[in-house]
Amino acid sequence: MPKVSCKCRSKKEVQVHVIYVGGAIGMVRNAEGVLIANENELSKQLRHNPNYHDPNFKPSCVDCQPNQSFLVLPSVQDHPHRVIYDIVEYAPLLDSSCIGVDEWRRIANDLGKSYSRYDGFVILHGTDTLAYTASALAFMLENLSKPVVITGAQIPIFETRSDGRDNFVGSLLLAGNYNIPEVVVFFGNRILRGCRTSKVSSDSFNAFDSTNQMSLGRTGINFEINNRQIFRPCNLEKFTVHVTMEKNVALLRLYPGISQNVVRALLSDPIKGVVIQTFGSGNVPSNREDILDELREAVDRGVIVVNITQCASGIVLPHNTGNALWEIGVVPGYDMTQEAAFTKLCYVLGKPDWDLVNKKKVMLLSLRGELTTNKIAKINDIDLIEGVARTLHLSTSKEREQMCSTFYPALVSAAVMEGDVNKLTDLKQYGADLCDTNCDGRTALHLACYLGKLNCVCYLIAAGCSVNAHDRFNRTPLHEAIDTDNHEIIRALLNSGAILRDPPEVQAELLRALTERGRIQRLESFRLAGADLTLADRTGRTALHYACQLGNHEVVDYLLPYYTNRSIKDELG
Ligand code: ASN
Repeated sequence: MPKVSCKCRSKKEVQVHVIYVGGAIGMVRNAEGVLIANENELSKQLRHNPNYHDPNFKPSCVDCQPNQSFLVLPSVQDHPHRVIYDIVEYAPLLDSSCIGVDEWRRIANDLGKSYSRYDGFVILHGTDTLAYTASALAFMLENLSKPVVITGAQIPIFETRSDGRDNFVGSLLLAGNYNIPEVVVFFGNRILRGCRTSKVSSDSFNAFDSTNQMSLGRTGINFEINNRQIFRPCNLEKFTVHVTMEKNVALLRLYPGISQNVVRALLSDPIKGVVIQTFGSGNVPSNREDILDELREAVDRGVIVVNITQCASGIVLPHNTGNALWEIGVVPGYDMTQEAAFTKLCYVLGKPDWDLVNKKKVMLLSLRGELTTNKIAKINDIDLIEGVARTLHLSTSKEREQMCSTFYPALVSAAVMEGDVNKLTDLKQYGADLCDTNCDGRTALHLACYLGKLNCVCYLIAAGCSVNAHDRFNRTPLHEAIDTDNHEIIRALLNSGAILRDPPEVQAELLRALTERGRIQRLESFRLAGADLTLADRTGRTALHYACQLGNHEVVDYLLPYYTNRSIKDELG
């Protein structure tokens, strides 16, 4: 598998992993003008196109340079991080209509294997079932803290009128430059939540929509991210890939006069879950006892039936699933898309440790922002801002926005300094983005870690602040906790998916410096954060070599248990 070989990232470089699954974006036309797959060509062709590869840019890490498998996106205005990317091309390439559970599993696993080495991911996919894959991955990639952007094209990227160019370049920039810890679809200049997306046009460049949820952003001359719409999961656990997906799940779309036999056939064994697409806000014909009987019988057998509307937008609430459906145990699907409802059922039914009651309960919850249970509730974010805006006689929304962006970060920092979680909660209610970055790219979580405010650390992680966000100096919250030797915070960060991403040579260098200064506690902090104390530096020498050379017995005693390798001990005598 070609990959960016170097784990380093300089301050200005980010690494993005691209998986080309298939679809029109990389296809070519044959003599008859028919689109055909172009195996193993995408990366090669992009390399020779100055829009996609800048051969003159040398990544800062020397180890990167001899490796020709990566590409460098030319510099793009307003995007400070240069995107270094590599591409894995599936062989054979898959038309998206051929993609199902097994292929979702493969994509999720491939992404999982390289998760720690990259800042973001781009999946190039055929458009036809792209929304299903986006929804499936949203569920399968648990506790995601990095962007996964799925895109494709209506016209291949190498054709003059292609929409693929903007879709691809925009996706690379999103994956490398923005803190969007979600599976998103980027298509036709819009950033949509993956599990809220459906394909709505077979020929428009705006082929996707998210009718029940605002877009997460859009791109024009500038990238406009709708930060308050970003789903920031309370990921208190490590990133994992869940690959067991139940295959016996079906979609049943009601139509006037549907026969009992059709309904029975779809609900019969071995089916374990069915998404029923009903009329309007969740209605089934009240004069069709035969259909209700089939549904009742299936629910009693343990089949999970989820009710969503067949309208392009709208919601099925518990009380308007029609009493009859609610009474027989059909689960309201709220405003989920058919893609989300279907893949969520595959996911939930694939959880071996959950019993049926639990599975049904989880279907009612928003796991990845895929459903809204109450359309009426709105966050009260206006009072504070309104008051200040009125005092300052600010009238336009632009002025208000500017005020918020100066006002809130200062208040959030002050709350963190005081360790005041209640204040953070209030600020969140008022509309402050707790995950915002300052001009140095630092977040409130960096500050809380640096100041040792464990309560704020836990609160901010639960509020969705990325544990792996790196600032302008490439420092993550984990670095702050290491530098203050706060082991509790280090553990909290690690349990929430934080990863020590310094390249081995940098780690080895640090270990040497700490050893020379006899900093045992800091060595222990590094070890807890995931550093390997036995790493050798460029000269092949380890911390133990340096400790012995200096005759520092305390450090030697501390290091020795981690050196199980006899030959090093022997070498040192
Ligand atoms: N048939 C293609 C696919 O979905 C369509 C496309 O990519 N535009 O794989």
